Amino acid sequence: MVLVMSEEVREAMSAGRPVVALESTIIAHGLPRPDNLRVGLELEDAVRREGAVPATVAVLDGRPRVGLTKDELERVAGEDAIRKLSHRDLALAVAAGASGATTVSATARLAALAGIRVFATGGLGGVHRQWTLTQDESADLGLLARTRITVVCAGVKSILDVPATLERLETLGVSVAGYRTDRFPGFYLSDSGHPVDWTLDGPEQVAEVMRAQDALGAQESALIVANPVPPEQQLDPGLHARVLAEALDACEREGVTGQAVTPFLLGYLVRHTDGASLRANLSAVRGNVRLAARIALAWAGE
Ligand code: PSU
Ligand code: MN
Repeated sequence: MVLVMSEEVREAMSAGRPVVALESTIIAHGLPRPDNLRVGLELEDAVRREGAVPATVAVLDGRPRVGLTKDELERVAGEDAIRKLSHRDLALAVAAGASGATTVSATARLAALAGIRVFATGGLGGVHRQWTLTQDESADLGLLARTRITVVCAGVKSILDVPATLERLETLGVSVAGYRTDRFPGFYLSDSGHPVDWTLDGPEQVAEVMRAQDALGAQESALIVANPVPPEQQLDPGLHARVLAEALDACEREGVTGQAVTPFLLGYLVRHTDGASLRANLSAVRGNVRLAARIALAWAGE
């Protein structure tokens, strides 16, 4: 197989121990340097502290890797030439011997190939505002409609058209549940302003849904566990609305398109909120990683 698993991940998988996949685009393109390396290491440690094994996913020199050494994570965090790979880029990167960080879609694909069922990230990609003009919709959605994986996230990024993304997830047949909430979380914000139809209250309950997905068969779709950032750690909603409007304007003015849109908007928010958006983003990711580890434990029967 073309896939390279770290020793730690390989051992855990063969022993049936809990493993949590982590994406690397957030490290390479979603967070500012040099803090991004420290965050990547910290997220891996958070998974270990909960009793599971972290499997950060990336492609290095054309080899898809599930579980990175510290040196490999350093490359992802620090190399200028590191690309952003969605699932459609995987074959191209492998054939070209290229290196890249994996988005939710590429990470979910490689994790599923490796047999990993639980995955944590910050916020999913989705339908962008102005979709009717740009047709910009993250490849995350389509991939999650045909991949059996549980994704713990703080909803979808609030830079997106959240209600349109929720509609698309419904159309695509992707299961969505709030974790201990009946509101769909808003990434930097605890509440996106939209409800969810289902609420799950503990890791064991999530594992039950995963077993039911398998028992029902049919479409190999994902389960989205939407875990809100604690209200006391969210970005101030007024500041969020104001700076996001500016960011969207700047994006259009500067003609940013394609893969660059999301990193541009996230970076703009970090710079124009004095790092407050970064703190909210990090606390969301930290909470998601810990919850994913607990779900992986429940799934592994530990
Ligand atoms: N969550 C974060 N920060 C990020 C991302 C998620 O907190 O940077 C990344 C994920 O890798 C996701 C990607 O798949 O943003 C979406 O990019 P696009 O909108 O170009 O599909
Ligand atoms: Mn896009």
